[in-house]
Amino acid sequence: MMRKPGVAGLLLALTLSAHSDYSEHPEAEAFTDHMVSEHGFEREQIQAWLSEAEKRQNILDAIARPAERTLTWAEYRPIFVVPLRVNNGVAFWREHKDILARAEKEFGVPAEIIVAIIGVETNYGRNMGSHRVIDALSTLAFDYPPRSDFFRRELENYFLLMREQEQNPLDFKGSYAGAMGYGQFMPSSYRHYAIDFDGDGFTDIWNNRTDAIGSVANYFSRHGWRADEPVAVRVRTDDKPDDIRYNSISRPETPVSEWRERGFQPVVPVDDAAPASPLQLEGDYGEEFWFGFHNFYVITRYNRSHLYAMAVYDLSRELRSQLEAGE
Ligand SMILES: [Ca+2]
Repeated sequence: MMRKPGVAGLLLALTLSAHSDYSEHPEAEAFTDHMVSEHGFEREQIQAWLSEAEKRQNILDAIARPAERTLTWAEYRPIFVVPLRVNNGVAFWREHKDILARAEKEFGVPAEIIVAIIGVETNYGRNMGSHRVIDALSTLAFDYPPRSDFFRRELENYFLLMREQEQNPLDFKGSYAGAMGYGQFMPSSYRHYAIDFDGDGFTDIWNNRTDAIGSVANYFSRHGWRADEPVAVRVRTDDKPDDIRYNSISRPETPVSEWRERGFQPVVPVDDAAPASPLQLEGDYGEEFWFGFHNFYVITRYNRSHLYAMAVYDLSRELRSQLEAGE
């Protein structure tokens, strides 16, 4: 005869279902209501997708310790600015020279910056992420309270993107944060900044390198990149003033001339009127000081970290010099 499950067994079953199925999550109903009332989705459709979404502890672990928050520049730089990644980048640049030149001309963003972004983000498409996007976004939307508002908006944008692109949200993989494709765009960025750069009628930064290149350039252009302006420059200081805020990723407002008065001297000529932010890095040979200019700030709009922006800039310079050395 069949035995009825005891209370413990029932509780276990309830716990398992609550953890393995996001359609049952206490806050999923409000999200589903929103998708129905705001965007006209079928309730059953949203519930069906959420019921396939799985909570991933490794995603919660990963978001709690991003490299940008725990590493020094001396530790962070060799993750990205190494000979193999430079060589792969030069090969990518040569292979897509004409597309990159067109993007540079149309958006005013240097080819080496576009290539460096794709290099830092995915090693030129070699690593576009192994997490199912639906799992990443649902886990962070419903089980990561510090940023649940942000990730619920991204989950919302993901379902909208999938509808617009006529794709299945269960099919895509990305980073632990749900970023996708060559340039690792979050769903909202995909919807707002990705473009159809090869003109085939479909915006595809998952598989189409032409669209990926154009989309990175468009992202930078739309975030205010200024053609022919510097990104960052090394500075000397004897005083090492400690009463100022280093490594800010806010828009720079204080001109170089004022920083000079406070003891910072750029090692190459720069426009004294240009707004700059002082950076202090722990490099291989000790403390380094830099100015980050407006375009440095624009790079931090892609990823809000001064180490990230410095890695992109550093890699871009290596790419340019390596490319020119080989010509
Ligand atoms: Ca296209």
